[in-house]
Amino acid sequence: MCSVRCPIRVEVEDGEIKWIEGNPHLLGGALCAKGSAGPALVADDERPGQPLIRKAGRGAGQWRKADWDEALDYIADKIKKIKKQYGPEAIMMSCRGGPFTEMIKAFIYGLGSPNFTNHDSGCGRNVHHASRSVYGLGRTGLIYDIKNSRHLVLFGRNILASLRIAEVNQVMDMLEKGGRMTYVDVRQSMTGLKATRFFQVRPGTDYAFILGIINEVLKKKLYDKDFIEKYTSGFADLNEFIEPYTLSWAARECGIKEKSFKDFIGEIAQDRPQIIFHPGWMLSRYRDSFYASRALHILNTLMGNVEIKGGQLLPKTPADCGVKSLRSLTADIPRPTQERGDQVGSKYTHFDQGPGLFPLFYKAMESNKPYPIKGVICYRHDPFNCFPDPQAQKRALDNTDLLVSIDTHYSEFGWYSDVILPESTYLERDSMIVTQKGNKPRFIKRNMVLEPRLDTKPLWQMVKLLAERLGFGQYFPYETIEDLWQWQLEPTGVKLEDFKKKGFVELTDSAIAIDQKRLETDIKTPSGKIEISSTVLSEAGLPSLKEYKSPLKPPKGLFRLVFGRTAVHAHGHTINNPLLHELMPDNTIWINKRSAAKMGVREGDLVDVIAHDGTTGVIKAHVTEFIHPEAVYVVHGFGRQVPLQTRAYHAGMSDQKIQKGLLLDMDEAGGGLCLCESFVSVMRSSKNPKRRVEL
Ligand SMILES: Nc1nc2c(c(=O)[nH]1)N[C@H]1C(S)=C(S)[C@@H](COP(=O)(O)OP(=O)(O)OC[C@H]3O[C@@H](n4cnc5c(=O)[nH]c(N)nc54)[C@H](O)[C@@H]3O)O[C@H]1N2
Ligand SMILES: Nc1nc2c(c(=O)[nH]1)N[C@H]1C(S)=C(S)[C@@H](COP(=O)(O)OP(=O)(O)OC[C@H]3O[C@@H](n4cnc5c(=O)[nH]c(N)nc54)[C@H](O)[C@@H]3O)O[C@H]1N2
Ligand code: SF4
Ligand SMILES: [Mo]
Repeated sequence: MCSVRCPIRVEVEDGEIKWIEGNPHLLGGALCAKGSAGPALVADDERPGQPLIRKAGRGAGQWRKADWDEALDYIADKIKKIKKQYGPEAIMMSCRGGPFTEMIKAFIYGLGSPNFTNHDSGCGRNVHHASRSVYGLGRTGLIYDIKNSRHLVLFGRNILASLRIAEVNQVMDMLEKGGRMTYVDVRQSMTGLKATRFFQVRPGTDYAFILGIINEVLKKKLYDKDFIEKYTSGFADLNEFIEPYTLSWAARECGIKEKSFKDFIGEIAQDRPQIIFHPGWMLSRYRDSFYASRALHILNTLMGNVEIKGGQLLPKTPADCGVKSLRSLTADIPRPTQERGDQVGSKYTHFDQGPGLFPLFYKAMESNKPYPIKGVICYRHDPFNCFPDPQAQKRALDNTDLLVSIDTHYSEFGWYSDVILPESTYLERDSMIVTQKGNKPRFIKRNMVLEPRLDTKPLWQMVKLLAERLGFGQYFPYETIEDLWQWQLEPTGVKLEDFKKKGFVELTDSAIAIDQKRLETDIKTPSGKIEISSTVLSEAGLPSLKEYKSPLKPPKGLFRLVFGRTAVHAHGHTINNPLLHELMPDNTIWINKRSAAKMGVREGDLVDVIAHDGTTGVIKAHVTEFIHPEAVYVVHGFGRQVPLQTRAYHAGMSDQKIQKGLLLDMDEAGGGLCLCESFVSVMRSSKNPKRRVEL
């Protein structure tokens, strides 16, 4: 039901879902609220049930129902025209990232465009690039052995609400065994409640906090000297850099008690090296979040916790089990060599070229530089919900000739598109086989549990049908999903029947041994060392250790707008789910008790939230002492404006719609958008509280 893609098991009787649970072999049956709401998604008619082609202006909501041939012909025809006039690179395709992107890459590269991209500028890009700059490995290049650790330290990583089932299970096991969890946030959360230590910090000061820890760790020699000598470079630079950032300074900067900070350092001394400083996933998004994440990686290195039980592990691959990799759809497709439209790899050399950075394509659309972008296809990605300021995005998109949304729902972007291709829901489709690395690598696949209830199709069919129309159908060598599965499995020796027993195939019976010697070969930085001082960053003229700058205090009467997730929704796309809507129909804005009292705002009052350009959202106030007075907080995903989603329509407030001017406000070293860098004013709403108000 969400992009975490927990393995599930479903029971179906007479075409009806009777039971849905976490795969018992991996999750012991556990599932989250969203996961359990899958049947309501299938039954829901407030989702596109056949292809739709726009028949009035973009966003007007006037659609012509089309059959699949007509819709695919329409798209292929437009693509051909764009290709002829501007070249194939004028088409870009975006997705939600994750294991199934190979198919998207096969399509866009097969077409001859280098412009594959994804949502990650709005999600984990800073963390990804931070990890690459330290280890040469991406965000998922290290996994956390939380269950066996003694202490998990989290900065705004609300691990028990912004959840993956397997990880939650690990955290609970760790806590049950007497492990510790330290949680740092500007507000209290589900994770903070279960934590053994909680720090409420001033917004935007994580980097100071982490520098303070490093300073004390170095001063007290709480690091693993052998590990540092053997596997890292740049330790001397760190010693010099860290000097001014003392623990007392950090405590003052973050607004926390020095005594608690010292006690926490005492715990580090006891728990190391089985202590994990989580480098973040989304990581609250400030101007220095890349460096905060980088510093967390450095802390882990100081602990010497890489490739040890209870620390961070290098994920093992099929090759480690003596099994050949799955055959790859993209292996035989020549990778287009034109410059990317976002200029990642040419102008921006320190970013991962794989998916580049979506928001930079908006720049290309507006300036036609380095060349025009005229077609945008979004698969399982809603840029209007993902990146700030949809109005600014629409201005750029108005220079394009084709917008296609491939989605299970009406996304906000879909509503503005030219064509909506409805994908079958995850319960109504099969997916290709993918590899899951880990201490027991496995092949996994998704099986359709129900025939599609509406006239929808799975991705594997859509891309093939489109590619055939565009003359590169040979890159999709299958007719049925079984053909594809067999084709993929061919080199591996694994059989399709092997999936029957558990739903996945483990490539080894026992976990692959942990072995620190791997660090001699598996660290992929230019120097082959764990780089405290990064070669790639210095080549790009960027510091590896950046001087700390205190975040701006909001001017009087203004607040910093911060956001996060809730356990019962996944971004914007579950807000209209009948069951989940019942659990949480709208969001509220958290305001500190004292600030609220000054403004005369009480719990439940409607307030106006106003951006610097006057854009206003209306939302109910949640008045609490458990948020820092400089910040206000909302759950992301609400305030949707698709009229056909009657439950979600204008329910609650959207954060991204009032994050004005942030669309290209990118961290120059990390590539993530600085989503927490906006101030809003909040006041009792002047509007009639009974009325639903247009944002
Ligand atoms: N202001 C603000 N911006 C944010 C965030 C925030 O909290 N605040 N969060 C950020 C984060 S962490 C992320 S990951 C992004 C999320 O933003 P996106 O990456 O765009 O992800 P989602 O909103 O989860 O879903 C995208 C689309 O996928 C569709 N979808 C769901 N399931 C399927 C499926 O099975 N098939 C297909 N084809 N489509 C499907 C949904 O209907 C939705 O329209 O937003 C980021 N941007
Ligand atoms: N239920 C559910 N689970 C999900 C998702 C979902 O939509 N629903 N989405 C998934 C995705 S795509 C992602 S990226 C992850 C994200 O998961 P997380 O990385 O855990 O991110 P958020 O849930 O956005 O939580 C951000 C937290 O940062 C806090 N914060 C704000 N400013 C600061 C600050 O200055 N310092 C600190 N320390 N904290 C601050 C906010 O108050 C908030 O609690 O969750 C994943 N899991
Ligand atoms: S976190 Fe919940 S909704 Fe997401 S995949 Fe796992 S069980 Fe499904
Ligand atoms: Mo995310």
